[in-house]
Amino acid sequence: MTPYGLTTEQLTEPLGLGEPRPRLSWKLRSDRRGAAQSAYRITATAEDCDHVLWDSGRRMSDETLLIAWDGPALQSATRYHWRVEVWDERGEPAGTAQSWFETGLLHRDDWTAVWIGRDPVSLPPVDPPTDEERSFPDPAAAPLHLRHVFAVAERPVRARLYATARGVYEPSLNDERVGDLELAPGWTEYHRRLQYQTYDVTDRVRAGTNVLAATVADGWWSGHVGFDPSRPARHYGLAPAWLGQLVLDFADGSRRTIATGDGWLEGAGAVRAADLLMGEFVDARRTPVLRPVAVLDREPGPLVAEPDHPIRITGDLPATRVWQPEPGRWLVDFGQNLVGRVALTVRAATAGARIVVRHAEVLDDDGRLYRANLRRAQATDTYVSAGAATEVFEPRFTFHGFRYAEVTGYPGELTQHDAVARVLHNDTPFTGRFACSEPMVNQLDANIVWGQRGNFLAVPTDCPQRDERLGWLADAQVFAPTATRNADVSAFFARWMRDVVDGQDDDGAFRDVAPVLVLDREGAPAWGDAGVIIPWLLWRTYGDRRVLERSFPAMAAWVGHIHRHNPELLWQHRTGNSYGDWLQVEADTPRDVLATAYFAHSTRIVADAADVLGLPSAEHRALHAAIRARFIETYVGADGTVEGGTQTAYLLALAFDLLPPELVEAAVEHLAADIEKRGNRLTTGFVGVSLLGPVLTEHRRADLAYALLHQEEFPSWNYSIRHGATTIWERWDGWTEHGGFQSAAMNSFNHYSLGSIGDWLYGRVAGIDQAPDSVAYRELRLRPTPGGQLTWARAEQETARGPVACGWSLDGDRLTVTATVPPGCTAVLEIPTCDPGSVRENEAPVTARPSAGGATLRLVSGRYTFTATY
Ligand code: RAM
Repeated sequence: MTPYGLTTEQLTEPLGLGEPRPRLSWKLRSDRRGAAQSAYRITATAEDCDHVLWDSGRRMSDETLLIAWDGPALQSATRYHWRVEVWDERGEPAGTAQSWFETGLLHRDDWTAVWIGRDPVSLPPVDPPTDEERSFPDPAAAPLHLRHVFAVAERPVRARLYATARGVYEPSLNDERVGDLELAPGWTEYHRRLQYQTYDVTDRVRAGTNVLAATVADGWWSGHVGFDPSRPARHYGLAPAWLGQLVLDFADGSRRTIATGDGWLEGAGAVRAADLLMGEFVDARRTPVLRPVAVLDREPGPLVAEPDHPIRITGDLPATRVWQPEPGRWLVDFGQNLVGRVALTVRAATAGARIVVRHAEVLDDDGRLYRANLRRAQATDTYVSAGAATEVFEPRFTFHGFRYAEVTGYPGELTQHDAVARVLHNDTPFTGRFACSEPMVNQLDANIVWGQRGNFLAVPTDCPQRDERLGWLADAQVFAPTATRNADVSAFFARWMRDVVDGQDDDGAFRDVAPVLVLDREGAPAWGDAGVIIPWLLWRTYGDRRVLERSFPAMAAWVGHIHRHNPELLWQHRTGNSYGDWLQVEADTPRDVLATAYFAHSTRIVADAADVLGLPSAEHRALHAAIRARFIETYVGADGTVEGGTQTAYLLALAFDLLPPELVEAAVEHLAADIEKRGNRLTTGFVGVSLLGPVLTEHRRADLAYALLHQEEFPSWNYSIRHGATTIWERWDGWTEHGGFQSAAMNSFNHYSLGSIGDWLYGRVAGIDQAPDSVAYRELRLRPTPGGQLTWARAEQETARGPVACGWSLDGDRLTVTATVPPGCTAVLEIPTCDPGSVRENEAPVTARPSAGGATLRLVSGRYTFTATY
């Protein structure tokens, strides 16, 4: 057994960490069955210091996750190396592994940089916009180009750039871009927290003259965000600004800091206009005309180190098809609805040639870009050529949701090799894999994953293309379980949770969106509840106790807020915009049923969280029991009917345990009857949809869950796939044969909410889950569920404790089940066999306990293949 995959604060070798007591984790690898850790020892040193700073000593513990630094207080801007040594279950030494983290600037005094930008009351711009540039929507000032020349006698032995922006920025050193971060510093409640980034530029600083520069565009700070036309832009501030500090350490031990401030120059460069929603305008002929900057603010403000995976380009997609519907108008298909931008290679253009790229997710019936659903977002990039032999145009301060691009003004013939789609999102490691025998289900999984890629950009957004792109809470909470299957989103959600908590009002109400920009009132049922559900999910999935601890007061305050305004225990007041089961079809789930179900659910989570944190929970337990009783007495009939009679009403009551045990079966029958009478069709919206697969399967109606999965008629996932979907649509009826496009006022083709079924594909179809009290998959519950048209399915999921896998295949009535259990974990595997006596491993009989689902086996860590009669 050996340790591997070391992380600090859930990140691999993070540069510029802000946590004063970062938490260290590792995984274990072994070929031996039953391998487990019995003890560990952590030792840590600081760079340039020989003695051991922290030695945990040998701790008799099987814990591998999030062990808090217990050494001396960390210094700023210092690299710490740490090593973990482990002992296995026999007490034998089982290897060591090492890693490092580097602190950022931990104290206010570390910052000497001040905010610089363009003097807001300056004389006429030195470099006024042309008429053409003026046509850019709501022209804010051209993005800032900032520059500073400095000289050093010799090369430093270490150089770090710490930087952030009010806006979005890209730094450069000696006219070459620094780092690979995009749209930094991302989006947070800026007035509460602004993230700075750390770059290692040791190899980039040279002896002699150097130029440190940055380009800063409006971004979320002062550009268009969201849909509120009365506040078209400049939500946080009027204009962009930059703050940067280059720290140089020399061989003789001296240190020099080059910081933004007086003496820097600014001017508009080639990027003439840039906006996240509108697009970018680049005139490659332009070089900056410089003048002194204005110091805008001497106080750095609420700076925090970036705590999660930054936004990056994570892949390129080639054009799959290029055609010219009419002379001069090219259309490019990238074969995938995605989020990012197009990099266009232009050859032999005359200087001043103007090339325009417009984006769309779908084509209309006439084969043109369908852009009405983008609403105010213009998603248009313009490039004015410098006239060089070859130029590559790639906008840097905007992003679009698109599959198709239209290019006009392109000189010569546009070929498939000239256009590349660059995929952009928070670089959370995508390590989950699901596959099965049905291509359409695999396509559904791909659509779910692509929806996550595109919408985990700065915050978990509802959609990436129209003038919205907000961190909607319900969307996030219904999809979060699926997201954790596909990728490691631990740090991403933990960071966003701070915005959710910051957004809470004085009465304890979470809002509908975070950061709060619009919708300045209490969150709706199932929306505000994300503030309770997500921290709990992060605890259960990743063992992140700190996020639970930090969120707990806000979680309890939310439940307190609902309770205070609804002393009768039915959540009928203060329901905000009460969206109900948003975008349900042919169903109308009563809002108070949905709301009260969530009131109960959140209250129970708060009680469970209190238990985990060692806080009193009795009051919340009692409150939960009382809400549950009220729910039953008010909404549940003696025959097991639930008020409203919709699929979602039953799903909520069943999933949240809001039925007397003796009525559960009847409620399942009512639910099943509703699905069946519609010819195996669903009616659920955002809220109910995530429960369909899990609830039906739990209550032995996996057959119906599969019927919904395979349904190809409207409304269904496959209906969208049959009509070309490569991401999850916002609405079941985004486009239908009978109605064409839904209203363009709200019709995104890349909205992950209805993709929350992904959790069930992993959890029940392939079978990876954890026991109800297990944390971070320590006690696995593996329940592969053959069914529907599938002949095999399998999933592999990288958990915090290592890869977990489960899968099955059927050959006639011969069932094969595979499972992987990481060291230190155990599993209960349910093999769906009609004959528990038929279970074999390597042809040898295995003793399995007969159980309701077939045969049950207890497994220690290892890799397994069993066969049985189905
Ligand atoms: C839409 C958003 C989001 C949803 C809300 C209620 O505008 O796209 O998905 O949560 O409305």
